[in-house]
Amino acid sequence: MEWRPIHAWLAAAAAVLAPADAGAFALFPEYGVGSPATVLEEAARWSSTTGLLDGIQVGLGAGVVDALLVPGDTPEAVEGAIVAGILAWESPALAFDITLDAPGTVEGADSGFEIDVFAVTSDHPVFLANPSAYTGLAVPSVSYFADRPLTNGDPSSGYGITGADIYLNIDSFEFLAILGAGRLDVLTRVVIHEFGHAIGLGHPNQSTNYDTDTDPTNAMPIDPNDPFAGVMVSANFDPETIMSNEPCGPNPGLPCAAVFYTSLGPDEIGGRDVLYPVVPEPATGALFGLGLTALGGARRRARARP
Ligand SMILES: [Ca+2]
Ligand SMILES: [Ca+2]
Ligand SMILES: [Ca+2]
Ligand SMILES: [Zn+2]
Repeated sequence: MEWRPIHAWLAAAAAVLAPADAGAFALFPEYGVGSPATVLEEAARWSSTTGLLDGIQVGLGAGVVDALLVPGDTPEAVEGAIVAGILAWESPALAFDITLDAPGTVEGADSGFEIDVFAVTSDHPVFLANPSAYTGLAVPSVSYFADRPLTNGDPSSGYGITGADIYLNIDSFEFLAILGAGRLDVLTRVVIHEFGHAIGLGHPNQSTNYDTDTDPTNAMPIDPNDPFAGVMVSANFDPETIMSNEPCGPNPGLPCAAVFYTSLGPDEIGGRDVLYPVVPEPATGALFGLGLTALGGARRRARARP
């Protein structure tokens, strides 16, 4: 059996505005200079300024599920694998509002839904321009905002993500049919990885890696009222983290368990909660969270009318 190198399967990313592809966690795009707290505060993320209050509207283009089907799959299973990868990121501060069979997806990070999902073949321009992105690619659009509040309500200036396109490579998922049922776990993992980029996270194996200590496998205690406190640069990242694009370490030859991870690890949770702190107090924070959750629950399964 011939395997492609794992690092070639799993996603790389490129940004329209990022000069380079960006554990513990890393940031994407990598902007900002200065102390970790300064860089983390300015780091690109969604905010109330860029449409986060009503959740992030995601359009799963009509035809995406059918394009990714291989013999033995059901459309429901493929759709479920993609949706699971998106919803894996949800928290009281971060909700997605998914439209299935969406007719309004448009290529261009600031056109269509806030995040559009496409399934295209290897000869699509985005994959031709990024040959290392074998399974998927995220293309966010980022601008600087003088008024871009954090999800804990603190006023803040910094980069805001205003839209993103996510491309899944039809050819790679046909190739991955050799994995049988595990292929859908890989699909979920790739969707988690690409949506991680679309909310501002990078590859900890390639970019500056942040942690609250030097152990990349433990939970990161984040104070939502002071989410950058105690976060430092660490040389140690978890090679199996979903946001790594080399999930099996330096010499992958065969699929490792990490390829099939379908839920967030400590790195991903820590990165999400630094960028999108969840205030536990019952005042405005909880109301904000409940509003997002209620909206997500009500609308996330909406299926577009043709
Ligand atoms: Ca929105
Ligand atoms: Ca778009
Ligand atoms: Ca740690
Ligand atoms: Zn990537």
